[in-house]
Amino acid sequence: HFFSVVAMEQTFIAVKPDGVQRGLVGETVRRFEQKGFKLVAMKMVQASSAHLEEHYKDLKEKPFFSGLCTYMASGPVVAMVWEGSGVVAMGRMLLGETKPQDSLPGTLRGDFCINVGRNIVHGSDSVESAKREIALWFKREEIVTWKSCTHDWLY
Ligand code: 3AN
Repeated sequence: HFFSVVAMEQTFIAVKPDGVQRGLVGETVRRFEQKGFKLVAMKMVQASSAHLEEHYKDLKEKPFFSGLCTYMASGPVVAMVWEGSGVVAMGRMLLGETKPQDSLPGTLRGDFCINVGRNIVHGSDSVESAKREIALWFKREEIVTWKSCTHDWLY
């Protein structure tokens, strides 16, 4: 009964407007699914500036902050919650580094982008920020509890 008592780790992943425009939603979902994580929420959102300023509030003092919020509001994003043990850190590994030039081939950013200001995907950088971001982007009832019927080492 472990699973019903202890909340499983979750992370917030979003395909950014450039990733949506370039048809990389399926590729992003595919990589997280094939790794073995469980999709528990997903929706397309045209985010408001106020919402994005809240999402990126830790970066408010950065010179790129307003450009970042404008870029993120330039089209819809696909917001997701993925679940599984270690999903925050492993999700970041699937994404690659913030700067695409530091991202190895085999990562989403390493394979599909070249510009830090157009880096196609977002992923929470800690369990704490994952909780904050999931609460910001999703209502409780939008997050679905379901059980994979395959193996207990896949989520
Ligand atoms: P990450 O998205 O990898 O967690 P953060 O949180 O440092 O990286 O930055 C958030 C977002 O801000 C990045 N995904 C990127 O879109 C943008 N960003 C970060 N650094 C720069 C930069 N030097 N110039 C332009 N945009 C940046």
